[in-house]
Amino acid sequence: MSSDRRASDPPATDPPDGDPPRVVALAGGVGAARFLRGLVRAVDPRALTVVGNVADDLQVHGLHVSPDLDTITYTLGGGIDEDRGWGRAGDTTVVLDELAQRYGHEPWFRLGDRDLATHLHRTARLRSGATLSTVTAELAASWQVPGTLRPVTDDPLVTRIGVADGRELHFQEWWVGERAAPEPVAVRFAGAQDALPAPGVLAAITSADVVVLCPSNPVVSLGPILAVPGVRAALRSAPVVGVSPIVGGRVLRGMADRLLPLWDCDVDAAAVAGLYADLLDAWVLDTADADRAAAVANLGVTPVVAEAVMRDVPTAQALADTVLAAVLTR
Ligand code: FO1
Repeated sequence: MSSDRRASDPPATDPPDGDPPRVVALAGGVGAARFLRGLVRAVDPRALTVVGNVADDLQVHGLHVSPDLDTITYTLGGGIDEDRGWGRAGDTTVVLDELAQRYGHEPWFRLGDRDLATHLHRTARLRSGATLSTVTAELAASWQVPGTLRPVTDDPLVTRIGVADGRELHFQEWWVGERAAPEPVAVRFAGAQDALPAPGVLAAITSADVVVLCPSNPVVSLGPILAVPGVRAALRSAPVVGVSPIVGGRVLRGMADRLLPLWDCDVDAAAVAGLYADLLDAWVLDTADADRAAAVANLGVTPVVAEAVMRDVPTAQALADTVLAAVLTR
């Protein structure tokens, strides 16, 4: 440490070797974004790569919408609608209302006016030949998102939900369009077998000091990411820690409880760990599920019991610190 540092200077944050831990986070939507708001304060963002889900993406009004990437971008960029966890804070719907009243549309997927700017920009850039990776990086830079945000793939990858009446719906048609009323009987990630990991994704994972599975929906958020060929194999060579999205035996938000049965997986913090047992070194459980720690250990995975309910940024950062400590040797 140079002798001219004043006593009042903040302590140096880089570890002695000056090389911050390389962190990769696999992330879905709202729950992941709230965790990431803590993680970006617990690591050096220059060494953080977030790999986002794209299988929720849809075309609406001719525009390419990437809900999970936008939730991460808006949350880390400070523009998220905090209550909903998606869309822009304080947004308006002048355009949607005009589409409905004057042109007879029935906009079931609510795109606010400011949110539309994102989709207009993304769609124009994609039409001019830019990849989703390139456009995602541009949008993240515009929002000064810390870390590097990458889609898991630039290729088509879409979650399709089979329902009891025989139809197969785009995930958003099921979740938003039909308010998840139809009983799901099957889920598939269309395009997965032909999808290539986006540039930089496998390299980030294989060179990571820690990979975090964010507290996201195991089926429709982490499922598509892990379904891209090469991702699971890359994860096997990395230290991996996951955060249970199930607390007290139930989901905190979203619909994982409706979809986990499709994979014969109980809505249970240890059962979800079992979906990743071949990848995990450690699994963080909320204190409410401390009784499930032994079942996690039986998977050959180190259980870590902590406060996993993120009420605000400080609790998210505390959780992130615990998650990193679970596999990073200090
Ligand atoms: N969710 C809803 O329940 N209703 C909506 O109208 C809606 C619109 C919407 C627009 C942009 C966006 O980025 C997300 C939006 N979502 C909406 C949430 C979306 O379905 C979820 O964020 C993810 O796809 C699931 O995590």
